Amino acid sequence: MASDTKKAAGPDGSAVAIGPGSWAAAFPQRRYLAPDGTMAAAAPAIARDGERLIALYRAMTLTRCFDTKAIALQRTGRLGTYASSLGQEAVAVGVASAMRPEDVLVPSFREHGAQLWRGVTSYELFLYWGGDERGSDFAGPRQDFPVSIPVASHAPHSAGVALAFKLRSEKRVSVCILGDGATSKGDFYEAINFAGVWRLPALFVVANNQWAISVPRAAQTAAQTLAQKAVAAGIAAEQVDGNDVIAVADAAERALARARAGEGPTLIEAVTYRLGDHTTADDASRYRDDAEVSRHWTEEPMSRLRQYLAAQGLWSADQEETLLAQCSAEIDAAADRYLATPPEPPEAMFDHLYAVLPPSMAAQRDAALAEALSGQENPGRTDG
Ligand SMILES: Cc1ncc(C[n+]2csc(CCOP(=O)(O)OP(=O)(O)O)c2C)c(N)n1
Ligand SMILES: [Mg+2]
Repeated sequence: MASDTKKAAGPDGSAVAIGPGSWAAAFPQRRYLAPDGTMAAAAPAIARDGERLIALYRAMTLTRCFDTKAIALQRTGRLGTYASSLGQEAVAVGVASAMRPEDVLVPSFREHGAQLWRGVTSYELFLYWGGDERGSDFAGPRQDFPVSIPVASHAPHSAGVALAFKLRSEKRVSVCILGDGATSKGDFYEAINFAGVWRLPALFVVANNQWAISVPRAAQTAAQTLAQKAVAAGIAAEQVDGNDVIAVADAAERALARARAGEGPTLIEAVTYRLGDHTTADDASRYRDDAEVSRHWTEEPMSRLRQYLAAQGLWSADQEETLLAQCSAEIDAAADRYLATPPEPPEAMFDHLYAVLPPSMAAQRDAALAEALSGQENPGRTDG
């Protein structure tokens, strides 16, 4: 209603009308690469950088290959509960591709593509999802955080990392990726509020995959967009098509440049869709229609990029076949190495948790050791 409508600054600084029904207009979704593989004329420079596009496509392919293998290992009792990133590869890979090595990634549990891009190995990821603490002690990006299974609790950690960068005058950015459901939690609001008031070099990326386990986006929040949640924190925000890796990478690049220039934090809502189950412990067919899932398959991120690359003469069926073979070989080798790695002793879970073990935990550690020593068989790699 007109009487509810006021003027406010839009994402690009221009005045936009806001009111209960007009937030979508304030945060229009940026998309350059359409599901049919056509590119908008106004696309950013990334769209004309063939080498970079191929690198993005390769990374998404490797991520999907990892996903397929992880699910197969879990289904055969050789991996723990696993969270698939099927259909969301462009969010993780696009964001990571815009980061510098010295930035810090603070991921949730569905960002395998970002971790792989930054140098965590698929072997380490298998270890992690196999319940082995060494999987979080990765050799590559030592400054990056491990996976956060608790929803949104990593957002304040990420703001804290950004505060450290600011206090030390380091030109680095802390990048937190979290889900749509996570934006309903208090720690998310606390983090963006804190980042806003301190003008921190932080980027929060919401991978809006439409579901928080069985809770659909509409039952999660009355907010028309998730990007608008940044308004109350006084931080910049925009919404992008999260299945368009070019839109994701471009938005992340601009946000990171602003953060590095001391212009404060940004929230990016990347609109995507979870094509798989929530985790291997879930059966999504219990709460959503096959028709909905099929519809979203037509919008998934990899086919559109492949079509675009092919139309540009940058990708052929032979290259596709070679890439798939390379990815499978790499992932199979990592899985074999993981399966051949003897599990850690049971007390390892205590040893990785604290720098100094609290006395109450010390007693539990002793009990676990005693149980192991009493001859109970180590079950090896089974689903927990
Ligand atoms: C603090 C906390 N509460 C509940 C859970 C159980 N849980 C795991 S994932 C999830 C839904 C998360 O949804 P969303 O943030 O949209 O991320 P997605 O799983 O869709 O990637 C919930 C409730 C948890 N891990 N942590
Ligand atoms: Mg979600």
